[in-house]
Amino acid sequence: MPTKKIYSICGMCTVRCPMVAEVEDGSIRFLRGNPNASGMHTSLCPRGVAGKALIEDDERLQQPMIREGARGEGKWRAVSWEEALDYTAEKLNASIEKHGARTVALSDRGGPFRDFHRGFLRALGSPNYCNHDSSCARNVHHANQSLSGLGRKGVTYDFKNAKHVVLQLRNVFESISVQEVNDLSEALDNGCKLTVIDIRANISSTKANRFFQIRPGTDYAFNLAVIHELLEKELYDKDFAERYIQDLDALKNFVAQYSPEWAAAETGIPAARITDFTEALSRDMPSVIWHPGWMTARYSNSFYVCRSIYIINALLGSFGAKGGLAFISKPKDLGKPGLKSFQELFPKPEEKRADGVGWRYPHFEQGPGLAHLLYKAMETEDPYPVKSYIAFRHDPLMGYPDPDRLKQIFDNLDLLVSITFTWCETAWYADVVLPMSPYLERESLLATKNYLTPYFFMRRRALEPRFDTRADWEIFSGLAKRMGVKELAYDSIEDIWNFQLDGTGIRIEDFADKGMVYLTDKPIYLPREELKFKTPSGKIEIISKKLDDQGIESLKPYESPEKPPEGQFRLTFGRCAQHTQGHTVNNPALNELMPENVLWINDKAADKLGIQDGERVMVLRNGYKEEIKAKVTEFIHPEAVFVVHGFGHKLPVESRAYGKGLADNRFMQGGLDKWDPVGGAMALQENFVSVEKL
Ligand SMILES: Nc1nc2c(c(=O)[nH]1)N[C@H]1C(S)=C(S)[C@@H](COP(=O)(O)OP(=O)(O)OC[C@H]3O[C@@H](n4cnc5c(=O)[nH]c(N)nc54)[C@H](O)[C@@H]3O)O[C@H]1N2
Ligand SMILES: Nc1nc2c(c(=O)[nH]1)N[C@H]1C(S)=C(S)[C@@H](COP(=O)(O)OP(=O)(O)OC[C@H]3O[C@@H](n4cnc5c(=O)[nH]c(N)nc54)[C@H](O)[C@@H]3O)O[C@H]1N2
Ligand code: SF4
Ligand SMILES: [Mo]
Repeated sequence: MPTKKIYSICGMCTVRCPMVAEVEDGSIRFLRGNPNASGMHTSLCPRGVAGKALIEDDERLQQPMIREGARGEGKWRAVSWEEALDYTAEKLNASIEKHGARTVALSDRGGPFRDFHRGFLRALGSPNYCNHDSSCARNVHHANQSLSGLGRKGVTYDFKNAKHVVLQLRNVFESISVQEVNDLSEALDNGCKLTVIDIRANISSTKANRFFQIRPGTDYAFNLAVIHELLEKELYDKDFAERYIQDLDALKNFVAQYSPEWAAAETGIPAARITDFTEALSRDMPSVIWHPGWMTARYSNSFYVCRSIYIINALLGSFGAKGGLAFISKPKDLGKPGLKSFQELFPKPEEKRADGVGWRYPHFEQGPGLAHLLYKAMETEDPYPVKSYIAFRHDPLMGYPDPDRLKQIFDNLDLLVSITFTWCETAWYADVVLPMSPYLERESLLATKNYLTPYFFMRRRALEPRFDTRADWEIFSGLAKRMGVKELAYDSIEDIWNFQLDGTGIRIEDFADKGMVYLTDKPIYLPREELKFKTPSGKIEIISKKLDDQGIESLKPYESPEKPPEGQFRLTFGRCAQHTQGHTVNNPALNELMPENVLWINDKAADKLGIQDGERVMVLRNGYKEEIKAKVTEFIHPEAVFVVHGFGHKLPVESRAYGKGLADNRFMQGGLDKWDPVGGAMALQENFVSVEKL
């Protein structure tokens, strides 16, 4: 049989790289980056290629399941889709009848394929849609909004053309977006400088010209000193500042007290190195990218760290610059219609959100809400009860702190539904599990990439599902049919695509040879004089009126983070190149590459505890303990220990992942109450643990 090439979109993480699957005799022969994606460096990372192992894994979910025993007990009844969808729809209807539509909540993993299920929730009449972002990038998103009016994704990182890139709390070479890795690698080959500011020497730091091993939680001090130097020594981009920055004097007054000498005592980085680094940045402006961070749900002041980074980018004139934080374009910026929306078929529910976003907390953006505050409402019934919860592509029992408390909260629900392609902690605790087909076995809605070169893209099925699993559109359409939502009752993906394409002049066939349709053939950089910021003044606002109105400081004085008590460490975490969050740990291929996580601990600290490299140790907090192997190294700050997130699975259905490594979130007891009240995200690194030799 000839090889078939199917242009599609990788789904092993949320980056969604364009890819091509080569299929022969109904099985995957080869997976690789889409070579037809113009102007892009496409390739797949190890996780992308492990999509084949996911398909072949017999331990993944194979059919819908309804709970038989108590929640979390693991007694299941395998059922048909008819029965599973009937059951879910009946329970939802009963709950809506009893408590009202607003008591239904749905959370997901964000991203461009949300329109259909968000439409479904709207059709039911509930405002309670949340995504995972309060455990990820909400702080950085709100930080940019408060300064430039643009969200986190209103700018892109033009690594390819950058002259100096700064990674602070961002590990591009392990926490991967393939395009970014390839673009930054190309820039480094062309002489771009790299500075890494991290609490440990990660892989990105091994490629850096400058590496600052900073004291955990003191990044704000470091950044204030850089701003001090830029302003005091007039190293900033004066033309840009004059044209676009409002309230520069207030900033100048504010940072006067934060000299590099002062910051040195906080951060452990010598003052002369901070000054030398700031001068180097100034020489390369405006083609400088100081990455504002991605996984920034770490400290109770993370919002201000992110905001200080955007301020530095502004002072370097990097907003809108080639090789800087270039503005993205949307279809409408090019005068072209976007994809038609299912959500807009339904009126926006008038009810207040249960998480308080938009009314109790007017400074947060309403769209994805704040899931931890949704859980709070489930617990307290304030402002009203939440009784049914669909966790779609979302595993809060792994991705939010304190899973034991979260389980108690979920016990208040009439119905907990998990829609997922692998078993996960939340699925194991659910009442009904609806197994979604992995990305190689499903189609998705058409989606838009807002970018320097915006495009529409299509995920096609490369294979028919091996097991009794369905695509998300099939699942939500199945529920819609049973619940009388005619507008979302679809039987074919082509009908869905045709609805979305209506009015664009683009046809399904146009995606055949690339999997994508570009809306422009050249990257669009706005002229320097024509930048438009989405603030009331149209400028970058150092003092934000929106924050002011809530009595929140735009420029927050520095407070030194708590030091761990003697014998304890700040628990820190991050990603590795071989896994995606918690959901690939049982993947046969990726588990082989990295079966467990290890505890990074500073050599001198380990020495004091008598711990040797490679030895097994006990980590403890509030009476909870787990074992893990120690990695003893000088390349982590002595106040911190570090683990890769996502391990420590304890589900009997995952033989490869079971009992391997440690789950960081179980050491965050009380953590659901720790969050950044200005940025909105969780403060997951405000926890201390003890470590003992076994
Ligand atoms: N391979 C892979 N790639 C991924 C993902 C994945 O799971 N696997 N997930 C994707 C997702 S959802 C996200 S959000 C991004 C996350 O991307 P990043 O935000 O880059 O990811 P992390 O690895 O969590 O953290 C980055 C660095 O912060 C450091 N760090 C921790 N505390 C501090 C501190 O106090 N100060 C400083 N300066 N540094 C500190 C860590 O040591 C780590 O090296 O990655 C995305 N890409
Ligand atoms: N303690 C601690 N907590 C963290 C982090 C940390 O480093 N430490 N990281 C945070 C970050 S950055 C993030 S982004 C969140 C991530 O948290 P989540 O969004 O919950 O993470 P994922 O593991 O990506 O996805 C959750 C579940 O959805 C399923 N899933 C994933 N992709 C798909 C898909 O395409 N289709 C279907 N049907 N199911 C899918 C998987 O089976 C998985 O079980 O966690 C956050 N929480
Ligand atoms: S970064 Fe890797 S896993 Fe994520 S979409 Fe791209 S290839 Fe797939
Ligand atoms: Mo994330």
